[in-house]
Amino acid sequence: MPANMSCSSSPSIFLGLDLSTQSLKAVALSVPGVEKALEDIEAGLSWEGGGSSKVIWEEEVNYEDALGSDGVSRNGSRCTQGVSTYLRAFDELMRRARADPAMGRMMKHVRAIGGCAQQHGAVYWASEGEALLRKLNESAPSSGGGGGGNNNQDDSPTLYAPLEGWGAFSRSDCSIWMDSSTEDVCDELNLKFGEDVVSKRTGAAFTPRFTGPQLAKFARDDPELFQATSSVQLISTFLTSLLLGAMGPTDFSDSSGQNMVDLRTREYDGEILAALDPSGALISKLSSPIVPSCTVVGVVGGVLRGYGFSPTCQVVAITGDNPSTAASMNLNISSAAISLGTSDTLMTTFSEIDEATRGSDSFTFPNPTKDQTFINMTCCTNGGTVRAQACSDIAGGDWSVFDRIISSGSGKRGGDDGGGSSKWLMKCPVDESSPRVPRGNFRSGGGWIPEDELYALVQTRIMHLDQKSPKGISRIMLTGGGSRSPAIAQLIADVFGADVWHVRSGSGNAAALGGSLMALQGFVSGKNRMPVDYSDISGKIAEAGWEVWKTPDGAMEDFYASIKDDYREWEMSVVAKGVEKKGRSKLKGKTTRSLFDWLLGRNN
Ligand code: XUL
Repeated sequence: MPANMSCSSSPSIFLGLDLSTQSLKAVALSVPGVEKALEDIEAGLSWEGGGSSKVIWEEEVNYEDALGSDGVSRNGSRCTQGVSTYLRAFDELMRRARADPAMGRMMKHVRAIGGCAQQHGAVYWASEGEALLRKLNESAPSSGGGGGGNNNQDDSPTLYAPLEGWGAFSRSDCSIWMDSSTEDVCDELNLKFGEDVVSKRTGAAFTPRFTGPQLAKFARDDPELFQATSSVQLISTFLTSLLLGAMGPTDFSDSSGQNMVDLRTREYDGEILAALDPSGALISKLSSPIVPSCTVVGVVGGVLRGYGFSPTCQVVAITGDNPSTAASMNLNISSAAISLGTSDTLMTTFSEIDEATRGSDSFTFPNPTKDQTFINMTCCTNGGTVRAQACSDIAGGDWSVFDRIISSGSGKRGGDDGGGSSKWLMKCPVDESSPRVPRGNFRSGGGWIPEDELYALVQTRIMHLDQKSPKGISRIMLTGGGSRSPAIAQLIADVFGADVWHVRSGSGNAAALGGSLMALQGFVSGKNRMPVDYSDISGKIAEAGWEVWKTPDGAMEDFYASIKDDYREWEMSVVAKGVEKKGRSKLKGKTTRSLFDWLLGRNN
């Protein structure tokens, strides 16, 4: 521990939660010397204690394992998840926290709870919901044990599950991000407003998984039930409410996942609400206010006090999982995050909203840790599964052979077809979200051998991510299954001309960890007399878990710089072909103008 750090007598714990589609996760972070850190900052000194924080407890309530089902129902393009899944997982997590020898003792030392949830989904409350939530919290005992007047078998102090039984919700199923049943609603709304206009206003063109189009479809398909719904909450706001024991406000960063909030005014956009629900009822159902991320919105409710949390334990507005992941990396203007998972994602930061909205194949949300900056997220659907298939077809399923093929290609072989042109390949078993092309295989030139395929596949994806990034990125935070490949990491360093960092220590649960760091930020901001920048304390803890892994090779960097124009042209030709193909099927639906917007949006 650095000499200027003192140990405070009682530990300071910050809890982060992540309410995702598969599980509810938790990370408890112990941060020694919070008071001393604040003194240092007030004295104008830089706090050097970032590396001294420790994850003391991590837990995951996997819905399938713990509850027997993930509660997801699919019917064609419609996809929902039962609200009882979230409630039961919440109960289970609290029970596990209290039963854990380390965490059980630390519950009373948790200073603040923050976290995140899957984006875009909505929970539908009935008019009795709010009163029931309050009643449940008021009837809970104020300290651990007791039963709290509920019928919980293991005599845990409280149980959230009764909420559903008591009729707190108008719908037992929540719309979630995996739903794409609102495609027609989105086409219609994009045609009305123009994709680019909506994107500049709300951060994204009308997108099937976003909350606004989901609400428009709900209002049209079942007007009676829609009217009977008194409150609609993002899943993040719902989690805030469970923690508070009362209806909570909405986090600004996650609010952008709705297609309903004007990112400049930070208010719901009246014109868009009127288009979503011409009856005018929608506004009264939406959560307000919309508060800046990392805002302390109150203290824990009776239920949590019953589990042993202190009555002074603060609740910080819950955000979305992608903003929270960005917080776990202290993402800033000169850094980018790349996750190579089932899908590949890129997050980059901008100081202007107009610059951040980079076409209708990506989504922009407010940076949760740096006010007035924005993060653009590009998500490429055909990621890990396509790489795994190529590994099995071409490298015999051996990832070390896959890696060797990529590094021995050393750019020139895979990037040059012998006639001076580069080789590009996009394999899309399903429609690709970025660049927006329909399913199919797209390749340049001829003279391919199998190894070229593998190399070109990886190189093409990285070139696309580079095209979506602003200039001047010096650091890339790399995560996800594909990030284990040293050859891919080197290729990223060479194409971007930036250092590639990977996780050294800490928690693998980036989204939940981000929640604990945002909880810490909310806590210190409220405590200090002067503003505390996220980078002063939380950001330093975040960065201590990362290290530089690969640096660019100068010659390769030059080589990639020389073929970027060629790539850009090829990508535009592929997108144009895709528009033509989509046009042929969509013309039947008379949405020519939206196709035009679609192309324009892409090229912005
Ligand atoms: C982001 C998105 C997903 C969900 C999943 O736009 O839809 O990443 O947040 O958790």
